[in-house]
Order: sequence, then structure tokens, then C-alpha cells
Amino acid sequence: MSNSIKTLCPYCGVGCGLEVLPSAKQATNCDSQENIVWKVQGDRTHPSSQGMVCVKGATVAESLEKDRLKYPMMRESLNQPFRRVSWDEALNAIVNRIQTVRLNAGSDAICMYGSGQFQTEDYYIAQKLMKGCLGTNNFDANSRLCMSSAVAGYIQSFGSDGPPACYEDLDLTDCAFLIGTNTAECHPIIFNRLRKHHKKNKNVKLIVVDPRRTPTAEVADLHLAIKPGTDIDLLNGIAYLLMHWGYLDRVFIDKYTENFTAYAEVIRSYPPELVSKNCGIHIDELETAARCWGESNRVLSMWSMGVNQSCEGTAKVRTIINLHLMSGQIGKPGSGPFSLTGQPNAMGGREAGGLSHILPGYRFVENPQHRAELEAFWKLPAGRISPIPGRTAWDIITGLEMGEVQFLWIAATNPAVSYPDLERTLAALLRSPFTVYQDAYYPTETAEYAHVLLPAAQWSEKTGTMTNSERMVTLCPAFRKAPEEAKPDWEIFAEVGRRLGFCEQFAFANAAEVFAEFVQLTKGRPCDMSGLSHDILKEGPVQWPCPEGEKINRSTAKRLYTDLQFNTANGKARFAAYHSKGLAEPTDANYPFVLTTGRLYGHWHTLTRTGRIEKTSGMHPHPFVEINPLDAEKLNIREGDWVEVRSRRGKSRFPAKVTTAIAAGTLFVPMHWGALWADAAEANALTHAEACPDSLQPELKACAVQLTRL
Ligand SMILES: Nc1nc2c(c(=O)[nH]1)N[C@H]1C(S)=C(S)[C@@H](COP(=O)(O)OP(=O)(O)OC[C@H]3O[C@@H](n4cnc5c(=O)[nH]c(N)nc54)[C@H](O)[C@@H]3O)O[C@H]1N2
Ligand SMILES: Nc1nc2c(c(=O)[nH]1)N[C@H]1C(S)=C(S)[C@@H](COP(=O)(O)OP(=O)(O)OC[C@H]3O[C@@H](n4cnc5c(=O)[nH]c(N)nc54)[C@H](O)[C@@H]3O)O[C@H]1N2
Ligand code: SF4
Ligand SMILES: [Mo]
Repeated sequence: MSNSIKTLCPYCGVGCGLEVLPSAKQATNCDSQENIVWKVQGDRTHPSSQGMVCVKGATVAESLEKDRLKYPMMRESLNQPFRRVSWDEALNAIVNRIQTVRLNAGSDAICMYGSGQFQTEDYYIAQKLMKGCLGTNNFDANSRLCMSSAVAGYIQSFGSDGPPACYEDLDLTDCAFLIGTNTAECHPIIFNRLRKHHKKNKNVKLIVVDPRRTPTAEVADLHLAIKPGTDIDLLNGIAYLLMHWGYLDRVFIDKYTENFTAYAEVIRSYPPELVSKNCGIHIDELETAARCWGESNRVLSMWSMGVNQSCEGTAKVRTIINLHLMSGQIGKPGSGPFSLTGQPNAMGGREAGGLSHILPGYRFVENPQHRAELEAFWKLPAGRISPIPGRTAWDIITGLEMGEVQFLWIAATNPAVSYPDLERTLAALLRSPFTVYQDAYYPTETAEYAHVLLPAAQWSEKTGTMTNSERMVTLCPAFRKAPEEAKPDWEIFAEVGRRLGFCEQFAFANAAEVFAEFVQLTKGRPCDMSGLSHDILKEGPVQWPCPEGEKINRSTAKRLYTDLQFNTANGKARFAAYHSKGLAEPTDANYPFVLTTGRLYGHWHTLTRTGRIEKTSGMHPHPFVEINPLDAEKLNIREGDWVEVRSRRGKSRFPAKVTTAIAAGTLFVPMHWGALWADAAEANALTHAEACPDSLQPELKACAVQLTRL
């Protein structure tokens, strides 16, 4: 259809192509783009998703108009009501505050907390403002709670970030090893593609490692229901058997890796008897998994938050990569380690420098040459970029507690629901002298903690790019008008930059110019996309690397490291030697259960969109806690009973869902419902307040709790 628009789904990092068109009723006789009802379908021409789409992508258009933040708002203190102000007044207040704080306390008192829901252009301008112009690396993002372990694991093992595999590998693998990922619910289109291959080819094995029997685990050939936090025991146990059975790829190890000896020493401590006991699985299950790794020509491992969100997340990632290195399973079709990215543009964020220790183009804050390159490129004085990594997401909270953070800018994330140790987080946010919150919706839980609210244009209302898990860059054009005074995030950051006096640095007329500048900074870097522009992306998505001067290749899928030359100084990949540490907070007599948290198929994070869509909210109307029947019986809990879950940091109440999908001793709570929705659910007589699991935890994926029937 001629008036259809091609774009990318704004939810998960699978990055499905969407085709958006006015619904038939309204397609005619509509001159203005306002109030058109948009219909969404999968884009058959998108190479990553080939027309497939899940319920979230298919319904996204229904959330775009409801409860939007339309005007800037301000208040002097948190107990006052907001008043509507002009952009000019809001921006002046922000600029004055930044200048005062910079003068009195220095740039280190200024922080920004952004999000994988930013487009790459938003991320890039935020970096230039904070790290370049203001000279503080205090920009972190919700990717810290999400992909940062994968980033660190890749950098340490391969010398650089960047998932090496691509989706074509889902059709080519002999053994898919899914660990700590509920792919069926959280990356459904990847899962569908893998399942098709698995169903069609009887020899293809699917192994799932997850303490829960998730919909992903249901269809696995082997489900290893390990105890939470025992991933490294399992992975080292598999390595032990591979070594014992002689499945090592000696040539690969000698030629392309280093540090194998230290690793071999560590895995000697993981004999099958011990591993099966620690993990709570049978020896023959462990042996089946190891045999699959050893005998398959192409092993593709995939992981997500069950691995990343842990106090030993990086070690878990590196331990997965170790198995690929010892068996030569990387750089060839159908194999490799493959982190499944959570958010739609967490990948773009990594490329643009969107964490407090990195800089655009996969550069590092601590590298003097990288800083000098950026200072010159940005026309800033030498030495402007701080050599010290900035505050991480959690350091921002401790900085608020100590009065060190005096200006906080939060954009495109809802930390008053999604942060760990939530009660402590909320207390810290209450102490913030000045918080700017830039979001698309109102109300949200975090708006309660803001002095200034800035209305953001969101997906569909602004033009920009996003990169998906397989490094495919897609242009997302604006096709609707933003509500009232809402503006794209990058424009807001750029305007503040200009008002602070950095006119030359922020003289962009549109997002295409921002992108054109950003890609220059990727030239010669591992994430080289200097051959891209918005114009080229209008013709269709492109996977990086795509250096300037090379013909744009849209037909062949790209993998990294096919030449087995890694991005380390000597070109070799590095083995890591890690022992298992287990959970940050093990169970004890007072807190005998492990609580784990995660996602449901139809909901997205803190419900700002999916909670407002009839179909998705109807699929999962209220929060719950999953309890194994054995535990339920001991505590006299029946299905639907109200129970209290209490940790050392907080408590929440939920209706019980009694199910064998969760192992005895473990509980599961979905992460989605925050304070705002707990009230709504209470009206339904379904829940009480405080149904957010983050109030309970120091680690996002697990903590020790008590369970009582109310
Ligand atoms: N217990 C527990 N907690 C968790 C997790 C868990 O597994 N368990 N997972 C963690 C992980 S991995 C993540 S990624 C986080 C996610 O947590 P959040 O980032 O807090 O979740 P979202 O609801 O996606 O928040 C995105 C916000 O951005 C707004 N928004 C959307 N588009 C735009 C835009 O273009 N511009 C602006 N300015 N705003 C926009 C939305 O309205 C919404 O308020 O949660 C973390 N917290
Ligand atoms: N429907 C939906 N899809 C989403 C999102 C969403 O909000 N809704 N959010 C997106 C984002 S930002 C992210 S980060 C991804 C997250 O995607 P996933 O990581 O797949 O999702 P989760 O449900 O957070 O956690 C996955 C699994 O980890 C398991 N787990 C817990 N502890 C351990 C452990 O110690 N070891 C192992 N091996 N497993 C463990 C849990 O039982 C759970 O089934 O999803 C993305 N996709
Ligand atoms: S799988 Fe992810 S990217 Fe694809 S339609 Fe669903 S939510 Fe969107
Ligand atoms: Mo995430």
C-alpha cells in the first residue's frame, strides 16, 4: 500500500519490522495526521523478522494517545502540585540550575539516567551534552540493570562489545542452548524462528536452563531446572565433562585464545557429582547437556536476564563464552554466544556510549586516546572529558543519599518501579534537590519524584534509528504528530546545550544530521556504520559493520569474528577462570525462599503502554506470586489466597498462584506492576498496594524471602 510506513517495533530488542497504515475506515478523506487510527502489521520485507510480529508489536498503536504528558510542568517542591509552564520557563530553570550546581559543586553533582527506549540520536546528543560539554561521565541508563553484564563479558573476552551471531544462525544451529532466558515470552519472534527449525529437524536439540518451567522450557528436549544462582556450577560442570571426554578443539584453543591453563585449573573442581548436587539436577541431565555441546557441529547459546542480572553476571557471561572458545563454536554459521537484548535500542545505546564508562563508537572513558579523539571531533578543549567513569545507576542513588548529586535528569525510564531495593531508591529520590523527568506518559510512578516534567515525543512522533540484537539498524520515521508541546528527546538535550552556550556543538536541523555526525565516530571502530545515513536506511535496514565506501549489503547476514581475529591487542580471545559464587543473598532459616522476578508475554515493563491496552492488560490482569504445591501445602496456602512476601528490605502482598512450574523453595513474581497499577488492581479486589517486586531486592533476579499466608 502506498501510504504505509515502515518502521521498527518499539518494544523488545528482537527488533521486528512493522508496517503501519491508517485503518481502512479512515484511510480516505483525512488531510490531517491527527487522530488517525493506525493499524499495525508485520513488515514482510524486514530481514530480521520477515513479517512476524507478536501481540505487543501488533497492538502498540492503541497506546499512543492515552494519558500523554502534553506540556512542561514545574513545582518548587515535591509536596506542591505541578503547574503548567512554557518550554522557555522550564528550560531556563534547568539551565540556571545546571550552571549553579556546576559552579558550586562541580559537574560530578550533575547526573542523567537514560534508557534503551531512546533512539540512537537521543543517546548521542545526551552523551555530547553530558560527557563532552559538561565534562561529567555521569550518564547511565537502565541498560545497567539489563545488558551491562553482557557488554562487560564481551569486552573482557573479545576486546570489544557486540553480539557475534545473527538471526540466520537460528535456522542453522544443531544445538540451541538457552540459559536464563524465557525466549518464548520475552523474545517471541526469535523463539518462533528457532522453534520452526527445531520442529522441522529432528536432530536439532533445544536445551533450556531455567529454575522455572517457562513456556520456553516446556518445549525443550532437555530442561535443566537448576537452583537459582548455580549457572557457573553448571557451565563449569559441562566444561569438566568436555575436557574429560576429549571434546576440546585444541587447534582453536592454541591459535585463537589465551588463558586456557588458568581456566582448565578452575574446571577441575567441577566433577559431575558435585555439580549435580549444587545445581539440583540429575547427573544424566548434566551429561546429556555436555554431550550435546561436544557432539554438535554448531552450538548457539542464547541468554538474557537470568544470566545478566546477577552479582556475578559478567562472570556468567564469560563462562558461557568459555564453552564456545574451548569447542571452537564461534565465527561460523549456526554457532556462537548470543545475548538477547532487552530493550528496542539498548544496542544503539551501547554504540553511542550510553553507559557511564563508555563513549561513542565503542570507545572507553578510561582510554586517553579515545577521549582525545572525541574532544577534537566535538571541538572541545583538550582534557574536557573526564578520565573517570561516571556514576552508575546505583551510584546515582547513593550519591543522592550523601547529598553529592544535586541535579538529576531522568528520561525514558520509570525507576520508581524498576529500580532494585526500591524503598531505599524512593527515599533517595525524595531527597533529590532538583529532578527533571522527561517521559511520554502522565501519570507514571516516577513523576511523583520530579520537580520538572518535560513531555517527550515518542516512537511514531519522532524520526530516529534503532539497532536490534543482530546489529540491524532500522530507521523509524515520524508518522504522527506529537501531542501538543511534546518534543523529541534529542531536541530537548540540544536546546539545553545551546542555552548553556554550546551553540556550535548543537547546531542540528534534524535527526538525519545528528545521525550523520554520530556515524563519523564509528569509522574504523568495531561497530563501524560510517556507510549509513537516514537516506540509505529509508531504502531498508542494514546490519553493521558497514564502513563508508563499501557497497551496502542487504542480502547476506553478517557475523562477527569469522576470521577468528578478536578485538584484543594480540587478536586472541580470552578465557576467564571463574568459580561459582552463588546468590548475593542465600536463603537461611528466617528467609527460606528464593524470590525471582521476570516478565509476562503480553506486558511491557512498568505498564505505561501495555497497561493501557485492553488486549494486553486482559491477558494478565493482575500480579501474582507463583508457589510450588509442596510449599503451598506446608503453609496451608491455596490458589488465590493472599500471601505476604517479605525480605530484609521490604514486603509485598500478592494472590497465590500454585503451580509446579516453579520449583519447591523458589517463588516467582512478575516485575510489571508498580504503585499506580496496584491501586487499579485493588479496585478490582485483586491486589493491595506495593505489588512491585523491586522493593524486595538487592539483586534484580533473586533474593531471600519469607512467605506467609494472610
Ligand atoms: N524486579 C525486577 N526489576 C527489573 C527487572 C527485572 O527483571 N526484575 N528488569 C530490569 C530491566 S532489564 C529493565 S530494561 C528495566 C526496565 O524498566 P523501565 O525502563 O523503568 O521500564 P519502562 O516501563 O519500559 O519505562 C520506559 C519509560 O519511558 C517512557 N517512554 C517511552 N518512549 C519514550 C521516549 O521516546 N522518550 C521518553 N522520554 N520517554 C519514553 C515510557 O512511558 C516509560 O515511562 O527494569 C529493570 N527492573
Ligand atoms: N513480554 C515482554 N518481553 C520483554 C520485556 C517485557 O517487559 N515484556 N522486556 C524486554 C527486556 S528489557 C528484557 S531485559 C528481556 C528479558 O528477557 P528474559 O531474561 O528472557 O526475561 P525474564 O523473565 O526477566 O527472565 C528470564 C528467566 O530467568 C530465569 N532465572 C531467574 N534466576 C535465574 C538463574 O539464576 N539462572 C538462570 N539460568 N535463570 C534464572 C527466570 O526464571 C526467568 O524465566 O525481555 C525483553 N522482552
Ligand atoms: S518480538 Fe519484540 S520486537 Fe517483535 S513484535 Fe514482539 S515485542 Fe516487538
Ligand atoms: Mo531489560
